[in-house]
Formats: sequence, structure tokens, C-alpha cells
Amino acid sequence: MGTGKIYAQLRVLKSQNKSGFAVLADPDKIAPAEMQYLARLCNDAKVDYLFMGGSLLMAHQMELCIQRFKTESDIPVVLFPGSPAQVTPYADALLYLSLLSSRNADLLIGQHVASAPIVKASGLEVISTGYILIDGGVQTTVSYMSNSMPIPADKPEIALCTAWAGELQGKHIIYMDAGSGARRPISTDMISRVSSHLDIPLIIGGGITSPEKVYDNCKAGANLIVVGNAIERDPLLIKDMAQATREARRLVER
Ligand code: 1GP
Repeated sequence: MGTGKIYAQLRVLKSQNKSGFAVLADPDKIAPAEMQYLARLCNDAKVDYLFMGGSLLMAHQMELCIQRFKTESDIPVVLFPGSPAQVTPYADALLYLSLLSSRNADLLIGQHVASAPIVKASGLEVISTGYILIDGGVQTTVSYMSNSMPIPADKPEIALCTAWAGELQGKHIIYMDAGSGARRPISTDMISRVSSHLDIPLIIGGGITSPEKVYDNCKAGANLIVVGNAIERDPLLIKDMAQATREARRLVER
């Protein structure tokens, strides 16, 4: 079981049936000079985490982006890496992803073996993550790059069994993702089916574009909502989306 601070926070959210909110920044789509503005928006909205990473990075500016963000914010930076090359000690934590929806041995264990020395030496909080791709109605970069098929959106039982397998293997969290820019986000039906039968925290992302959808996902049992694309298009959504998670938390407290 993980013992780090960020994982402990996620466990608390799970045990209280609550949700947090994370902004995903893709270092290919944001300039280092824009990170301070993003940090101020995240501070004002009391965002829980900044996720950093991308399925395929062309520009080598992730470390600079993180450094710039950290000049303005104490919000923890969590790496959500598309490859071992994206592991950097400038962040606070690392989602150590195993792509459970694939049958691609390299993404289940191969890259982990190759990157283990870097990860061990990084000093990062390592959060063992069962990563599950759900069909979002469009082929995503991660699906193409991983050479794997996502789980069909109307098969919650496959998603649940895959999440269970991850839990039984000792993963600390499950991340169900419809993929960046998904046309259809994961249904609340699938989220509640998986969340209600899982003892470890559940992260949900992919194709979430409105505060209403954030709120509905929280109510369905997501413990952390991750939004990237919609915020790239309209950074002012951060405030309303973070507010939506707080409103859902208040619902639980009532
Ligand atoms: C993708 O879950 C993240 O891996 C976020 O997706 O960019 O569509 O919000 P979006």
C-alpha cells in the first residue's frame, strides 16, 4: 500500500465518498510562459492537483513548465506520463501507470522494468495506477500509441472486472480514461458501477467539458476528476469545475 501524502489524500476522498479536481496540462500545448497564469487560476479555484504529461510529447519543455508553475503555486504536481521519458524529479508524484485494458506486455510491465532505476532514484511519490481506457467515440492518441483497444463504453462489467483485477494485483488507484479529447466521456452508469464495488480511489478523465458533467461524475463516485482539453480552450472553466466538485462534496456532507 502506498504511504505518500498525495495517495493518503486520495484515500481520504475515497473513504468519505468525496471528489477532488485536477487540471491536466500537456506541455506540448502550453508554453512555459503561460504556466504562471495557469497557476494563479488553479490557486484561486483551489484546484487539488496539477497533472502534467501527454501521450506523445514533441517539445522538451515539461521540466520548465513545472518549474514555472511552482514559482506561483504550492499545488502538488503529479506526473501522468505517456512514456518513461516524461519522468522528472521536478514534480511531486508520479502515476506509475500499468495499462490494464491492453494486452500489450510492454505497457503492462516492460516499460516499468526499463524505467525502474529512474523512478527509484527520482524521489517522487510513486502511485501505482491501474490505467483503463474506455472507448470515447474517437480513436485517441493513447489508444493508437499503445496499440490497444479500449473497453467498449457500454460494457461496465468489463470495466469493473478490469478494475478489480488491478485492485487484486495491489494497484493503489484506478484511472478510467476515455482519452484526451474523447467525443463521449465515460458514462455515470459505468463510473458508479465501478466506484461502488471498488475499495481503492477512482480517477476519471477524458472528454469532460462542463461543470455539470464534473458534478455528475462526482455524484457517481469519481474520487478525482481530471480535465485537460476543455480547460486549454477556456481556462476560466477551472473555477466553475472546481466549484462543482465542492458542491458535490457538500451534498455528501448533508
Ligand atoms: C486524458 O483524462 C485526460 O488522458 C483528460 O482528458 O483532455 O479530454 O479533458 P481531456
